[in-house]
Amino acid sequence: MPPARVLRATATAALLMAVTTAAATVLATSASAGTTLGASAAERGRYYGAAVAAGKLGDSTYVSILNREFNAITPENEMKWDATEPSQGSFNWSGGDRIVNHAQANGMRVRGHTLAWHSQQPGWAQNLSGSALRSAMVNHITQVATHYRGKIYAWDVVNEAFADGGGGGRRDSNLQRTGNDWIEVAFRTARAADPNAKLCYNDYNTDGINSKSTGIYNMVQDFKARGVPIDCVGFQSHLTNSAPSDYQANLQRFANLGVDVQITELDIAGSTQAGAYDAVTRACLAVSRCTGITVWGIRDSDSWRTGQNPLLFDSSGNKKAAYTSVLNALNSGPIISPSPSRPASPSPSSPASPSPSVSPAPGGCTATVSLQTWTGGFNATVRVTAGSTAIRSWSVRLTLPSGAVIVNTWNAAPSGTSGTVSFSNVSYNGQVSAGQYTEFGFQADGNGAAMSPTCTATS
Ligand code: G2I
Repeated sequence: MPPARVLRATATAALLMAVTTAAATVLATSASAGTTLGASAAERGRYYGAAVAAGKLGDSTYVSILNREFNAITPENEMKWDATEPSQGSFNWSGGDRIVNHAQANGMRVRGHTLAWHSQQPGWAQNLSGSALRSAMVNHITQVATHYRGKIYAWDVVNEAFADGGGGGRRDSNLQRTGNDWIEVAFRTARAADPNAKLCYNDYNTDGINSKSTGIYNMVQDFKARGVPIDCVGFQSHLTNSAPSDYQANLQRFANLGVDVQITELDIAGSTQAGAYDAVTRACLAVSRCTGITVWGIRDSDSWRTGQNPLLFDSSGNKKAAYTSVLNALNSGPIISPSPSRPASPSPSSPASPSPSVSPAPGGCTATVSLQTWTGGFNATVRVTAGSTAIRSWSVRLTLPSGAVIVNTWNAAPSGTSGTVSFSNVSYNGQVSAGQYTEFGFQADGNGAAMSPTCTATS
């Protein structure tokens, strides 16, 4: 960000803390304080998500909060092994698809949860061991990640594989007993099935620097050194009263290994809940590779922690003090970029990022396309860069290669699926600061070939 922009964002944030809500609303039109969690996080280059249960998507209070406040969703149970493969080789996508469809219809990203876990396995998998279980795991990951290919921002590839209690080692489980390499096999399998999803390791009681988080740190360091594909680490953050004092330092040490970090299942019980939410939010904002926060449910009545009221909305759907604490903390952070796109760190097989040397005109924008192709299909990532002044909305027009048909689009709304197509911004990525960029993408059937996009914007 240019220095002037830093000063303006900092000054705006400072000013906002002192002005009334009415004044803040006026300032919001000039890309300052967000009035919802998702909008404010997006202004700071991050997402704010919630765990969602498909069975609640008919509850109007629930859905209105979800659609108003959040720009990311994690299925709470619907993508787990017992839900997606209830009998071996027979897959049930109903719950997961409902959630993905809701997310896509509302411009939200999806965190996939979870491909390999010792818990919530279907009975048939619990009864397997050795090479039969290993093969079943690989097939499961391949099938699920392929079904959702192009629709998942980040997958919790492996969940909760480390032991509690001091040693920093692995948890015993049927998966662990298939061999210590089961985690890296899971990550390599997921990468092959969905090359554009960020691949995360996710765990709990790892929210400070302790022997368990250090065990995971050592694994990530080893994976990076050996080229095992890992892009991110999830910190569940099921907390009571406070975050560990070294919460931010712990996030930062992982980020320094070259992975994104995400707060993936946040909920905080206890009387000092609001202050703890503030601390967690500020810690994420202070770590540039902390790409987003997900709370594990919407209302207290939706929480798995029955009776502990650990969430941001009360059981009637009213905002709690913890909500205000999070929104204020988000709004205090510098505006660093619009909502960033899917993979900020390209997979090893991805082409290099488009040249940043473009310098579009004031108020205008430029677009560049990078392609990832395979036999019979391709993914296109389109980077929209604002000129020397901020833009409020954008549209990119391009002509697809002959015969190509779009099957999925993320972070933009397409006008059609073949021929010449215009892509408009979605709710959270229309505003792009001067000189900054946002990215959208689409997946198509057909042969990938160079495309020449044109970009128009309003300022
Ligand atoms: O336990 C809290 C979370 C810890 N990290 C991994 C997450 O996946 C986990 O989520 C919870 C869900 O919030 C619960 O909703 O995972 C539980 C299972 O381990 C989920 O509970 C299960 C119940 O145990 C089942 O009896 C029930 O059928 O929810 C299922 C669907 O409602």
